[in-house]
Amino acid sequence: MAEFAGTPTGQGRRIAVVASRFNESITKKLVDGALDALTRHGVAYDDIDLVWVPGAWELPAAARVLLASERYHALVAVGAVIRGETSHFDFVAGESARGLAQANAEFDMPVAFGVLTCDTMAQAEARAGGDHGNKGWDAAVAALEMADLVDRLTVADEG
Ligand code: INI
Repeated sequence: MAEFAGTPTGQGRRIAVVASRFNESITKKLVDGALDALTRHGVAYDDIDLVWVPGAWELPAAARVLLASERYHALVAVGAVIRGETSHFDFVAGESARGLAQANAEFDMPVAFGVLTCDTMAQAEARAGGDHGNKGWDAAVAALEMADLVDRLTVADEG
């Protein structure tokens, strides 16, 4: 049996962070968490590109352009979709997730999902540096772990 797992090492990695401005008080904290995680794991500040889009709906389109550029080892998407009184939430949250998953499947590069989909602002705050941690941080660490895993599996495949 062979067993593989990545470790979230950031040295030499170029990372794209794509963030949505909607619910900016939350998404800024997610971005801060992601940048903190990346640099603490060894990614050079100059090797991070931060790209802002209007809302979570727009995350997949920007992600696709960034992934197609082949300039990055991984991409971290962060956003905050908070349920209102209409079904708008379902469309924005669903299509954002679906579009990012599709981009992840089409391009040979890890895409981490740091998009909050919450019923209330309090739930979002709890996940943006509150009682439930910072999901931007978590997504950034997952992106680094996956970038390392891709390297390991590629070498294993070639060997
Ligand atoms: N975008 C979000 O990122 N979060 C939301 O909660 C949200 N709500 O509730 O409407 C939201 N809507 C905007 C959407 O992402 C697009 O930017 C907009 O529809 C223009 O395309």
